[in-house]
Amino acid sequence: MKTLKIAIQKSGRLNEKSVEILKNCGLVFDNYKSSLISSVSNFPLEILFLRDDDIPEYVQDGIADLGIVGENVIAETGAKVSYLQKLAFGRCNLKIAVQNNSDLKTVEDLAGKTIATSYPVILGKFLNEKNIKANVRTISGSVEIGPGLGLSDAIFDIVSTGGTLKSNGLKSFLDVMSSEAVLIGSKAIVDNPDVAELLQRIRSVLAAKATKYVVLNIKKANLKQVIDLLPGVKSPTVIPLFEEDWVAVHSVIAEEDFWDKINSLKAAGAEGILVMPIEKIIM
Ligand code: PRT
Ligand code: ZN
Repeated sequence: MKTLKIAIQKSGRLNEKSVEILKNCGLVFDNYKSSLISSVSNFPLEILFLRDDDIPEYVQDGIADLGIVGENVIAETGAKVSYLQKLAFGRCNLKIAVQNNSDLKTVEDLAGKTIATSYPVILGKFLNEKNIKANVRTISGSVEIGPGLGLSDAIFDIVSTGGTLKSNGLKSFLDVMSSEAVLIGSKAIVDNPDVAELLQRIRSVLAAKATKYVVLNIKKANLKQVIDLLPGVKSPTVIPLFEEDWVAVHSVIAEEDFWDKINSLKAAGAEGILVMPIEKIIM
């Protein structure tokens, strides 16, 4: 079978996490910063290192079979690709922002105003949907300085922590889109068994990342209360302890409600709680 190609960002915000997720899938390859292509030694896959803006079209045109890129870039290029898996990193929001002292209040107030952005397609679509005629000024970078220079009344850009807006005297005005890194595939390869295998591995890595392995001791009298708090993969494992009225419980809990769960377990009488990372959960 032919060797698949996956395109990832060469350098920038998505590079490190893209490399990490592939390595966590057990793929062995060199991450040479200077080369455009790297071969995986233990899977029929080659990795192409590209500018993120080029990835959706490379995948659409079948030059790469797979790609890892932000949803914002896919939306902006309008490339026709299949979404295979959200990857839970590179999360951000695309927002319209205005100066702190701006008197713009509603979306309709944008009519006739100038908005600077590097994402004219996404912004144009949004304004169209809202039936608002505004002037979209496309600039390739540093859009946040637009209003201060008198270049625009508002900006449309990626916001993550909000620090860039704040340090340029801007405030969030409207949320237009949220984005994260996703695995995409060309329409032609979706049924490929190697893609299915890779997808399975990626999902196992993501599932493991979202959970922790927990071991605790509990008096048998309080066991039911603790079991009710713990789902486990199927159900929690209960193991007898040498001390007869105690048992050990092994389970997995979700990262997102981790501290709430731990506090509830303590309140239910759990002792000696150990928490460990999980490397993979085979789906
Ligand atoms: O060189 P190449 O073209 O490959 O990279 P690039 O410079 O175009 O993109 P890069 O590496 O900056 O971002 C890659 C992707 O990361 C984006 O397409 C988004 O999907 C995602 N992402 C996540 C972000 C951010 N967070 C982010 N904060 N992309 C950009 N920013 C910038 C934003 O443009 C603004 O200037 O960070 C600033 C705002 O950040 P805060 O934290 O101050 O709000
Ligand atoms: Zn880019």
